[in-house]
Amino acid sequence: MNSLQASSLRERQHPLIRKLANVIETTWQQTLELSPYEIPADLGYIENHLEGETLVIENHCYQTPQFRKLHLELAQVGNGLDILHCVMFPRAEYPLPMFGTDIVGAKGQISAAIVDLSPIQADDLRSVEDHRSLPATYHLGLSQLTDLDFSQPRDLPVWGDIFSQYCTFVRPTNPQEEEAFLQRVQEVLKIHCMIATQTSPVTSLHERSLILAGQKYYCRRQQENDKTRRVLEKSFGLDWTERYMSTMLFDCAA
Ligand code: BLA
Repeated sequence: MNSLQASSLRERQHPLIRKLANVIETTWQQTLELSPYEIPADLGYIENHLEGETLVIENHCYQTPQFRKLHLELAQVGNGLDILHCVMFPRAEYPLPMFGTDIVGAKGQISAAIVDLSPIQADDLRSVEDHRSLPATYHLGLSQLTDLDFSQPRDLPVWGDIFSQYCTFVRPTNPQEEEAFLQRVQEVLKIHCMIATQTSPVTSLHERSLILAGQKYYCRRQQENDKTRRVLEKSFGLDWTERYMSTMLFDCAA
């Protein structure tokens, strides 16, 4: 049942979402050692009908030696709202940033397209120094990407203090800008997968706990995104949404 429904949802979505989903999966397959990830039985493929509006969610998850969870989610609300959401959660032994990308499109027009490699730093260390610093290897890779000039850059919300200086957050206004965004996600993802597979795990409990605290802060901040929460609550209610946001979308579990 899953694959049939899955492919048909992807085909119904905005072309940028369909293309990005394919790029992400292909890059993962080509650069990482994927193994299956067990999604809670009721959360792989979700369909809900409320007030005449259908919400469909399709989740694809994997794990690798470096990542405890790779999560790609496609969602469609009615015929109006198309969503792609992707987060890569490193294992607690790997001092790696969080890769995240989100595309939201309404009625054929993309309103939000964001991609970032977000540094992991615990809450209590954030106010000191530059809280947005990535490992040097990442700076080297990301600083070499060409500067892109989108006609409608967007401002980050208050909870967006988790994002790095390399964050791209735009409203693409034409097919050229959509293509430029797609390329940028692919470049950032390739840099991440390449560095991740060359990174050694930490060995001390202290380092591990700092990594976990950083991931926790990232997840807590993302859970403050009221726009995501509202879309889910409208179809599924408060309790289900809380469970979904804290277990599927942004789980901080080790
Ligand atoms: C914005 N996310 C949004 C918006 C909606 C969603 C409706 C508003 C669109 C707009 O401002 O134009 C909805 N996003 C969803 C839903 C899911 C989803 C329902 O992923 C999943 C079921 N969000 C992420 C990730 C990032 C992210 C990984 O999930 C970044 C790496 C960012 N989404 C993000 C940001 C905004 C957004 C920064 C804008 C928020 C704002 O302007 O207030």
